[in-house]
Amino acid sequence: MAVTEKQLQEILDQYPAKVQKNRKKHILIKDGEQGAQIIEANTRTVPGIITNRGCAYAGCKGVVLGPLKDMVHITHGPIGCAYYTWGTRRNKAKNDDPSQYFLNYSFSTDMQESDIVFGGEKKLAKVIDDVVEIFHPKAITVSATCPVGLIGDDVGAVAKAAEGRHGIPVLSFSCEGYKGVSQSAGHHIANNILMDKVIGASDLEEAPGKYAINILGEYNIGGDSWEIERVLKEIGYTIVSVMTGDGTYKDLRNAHTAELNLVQCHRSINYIAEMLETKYGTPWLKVNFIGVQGTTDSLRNMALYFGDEALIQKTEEVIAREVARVEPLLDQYKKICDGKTAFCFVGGSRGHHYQGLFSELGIETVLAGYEFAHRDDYEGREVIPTIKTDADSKNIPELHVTTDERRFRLKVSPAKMEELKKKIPLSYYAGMNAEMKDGSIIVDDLNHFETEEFIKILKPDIFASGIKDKYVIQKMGIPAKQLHSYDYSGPYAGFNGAVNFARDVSMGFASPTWNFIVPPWQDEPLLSGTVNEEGVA
Ligand code: CFM
Repeated sequence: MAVTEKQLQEILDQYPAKVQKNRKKHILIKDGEQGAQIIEANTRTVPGIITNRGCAYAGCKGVVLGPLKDMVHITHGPIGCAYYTWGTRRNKAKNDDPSQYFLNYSFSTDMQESDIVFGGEKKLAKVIDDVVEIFHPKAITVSATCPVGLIGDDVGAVAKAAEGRHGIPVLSFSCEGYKGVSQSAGHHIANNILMDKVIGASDLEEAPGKYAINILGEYNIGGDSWEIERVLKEIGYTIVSVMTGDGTYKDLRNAHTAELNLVQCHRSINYIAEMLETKYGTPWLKVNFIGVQGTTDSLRNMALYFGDEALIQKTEEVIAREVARVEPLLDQYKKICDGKTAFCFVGGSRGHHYQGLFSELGIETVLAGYEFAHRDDYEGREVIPTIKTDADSKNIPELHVTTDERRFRLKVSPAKMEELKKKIPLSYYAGMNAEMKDGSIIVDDLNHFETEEFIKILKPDIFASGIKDKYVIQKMGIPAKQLHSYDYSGPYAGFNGAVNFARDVSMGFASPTWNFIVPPWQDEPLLSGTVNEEGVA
């Protein structure tokens, strides 16, 4: 079942003309015959529309910096910003060094009205001093929130002065919530400063082992990274750093020594991947460890990059064993899942990544999209030169990285690189659209009104998205699977993750709950009233 152009127009017709013009550019029906279909993305949400997006601060502090466990992350702002970016994203971490493990604390300057009126710089300096005295971290981050930018606190100057007082790095992030159209801006801001101040800061010149890699854009949600690392370590890879799930400041400083960078989430970290290539000559490989097929393809591509016979053989051995182990487990769930349809709408990468896993289970994705990804995540990186930089993107400072003369080393020859690029996604991402079936619908920054309209037409069997729309969807009688937090479950990545995911969605399908739901509007009218015959008094 698909949405027709006519049905789509009927949905759009319900908008005022200006909004309709805007939203039309963010929605397309996949049609392979048309060739490249352009979709607008990474532009402002229309005010008044109920979006699922977050803010720049959330993308910087919450997403990229937050999981780094051996740094103290201070939020300079009112208490809510710190509290709601603490512990809710399920980026798991092991406390392997209790003296340098800070994820169990939420640090905030707790700005009050008087701080807004008279300025919050002194308070921030005091909080940094207290943090150093009590926790003795080896590095600190300070993230700015909206009011800090509005009153003009100079967070950078306070951080610099604190570095002088304490002799440790205090990194400041000008990631005020309004700094971009979504959390995507915050990813970019965090990437720039990590690249500038942390990556490559150690004296290490050689990776500590063979087949050295960094895993970029993997945040260990529900333990995903641990499942991926289990397999990679067994095959023989040396993991120099993970950015940033269960990650450390300590390891990030060594990231320049890797021979290859894996990119799981392209949206949040492609900036660092690109900069590492420019600065140190390390190519990046687009991987997708969601789904058995995605995982095996990624493992094979990695082995091909290194081109070592022993590594290729070991990779095949591990794949054969793991696939044989999980296939029978998946088969029982496939019987429940087969023939079902899904909506897959997540932030920036998962809207694409989970489609493969759904399809392995026999579930067809009929609608997909991203909250805040850019055109390249839909259409492929080749469109990057054609993307217009608008005022909102210009707000984010560009970091111009150059070659590190001392450390730059081509990891593979240009000829080999060209040869590999024909076989594997090396320093390239093809985006989501290419893999979607004709007739499926692709929606950027899907809102609550459109969610309901598309559900009415397509009646999916499951909706994969997040907490902001989960309950609206469930009230419509459709199981909703959170693909941000995994609803307290996971891991969903790698071989074991695929089984966990199959089990959880099967539970959604098998549960009789949805048949018991009668939405209130089916029994009684939403509005009732009487006409006052005498008119308004
Ligand atoms: Fe990357 Fe993410 Fe995602 Fe993302 Fe996020 Fe997330 Fe996400 Mo929620 S970094 S873009 S900003 S894969 S928190 S771990 S699930 S929206 S699709």
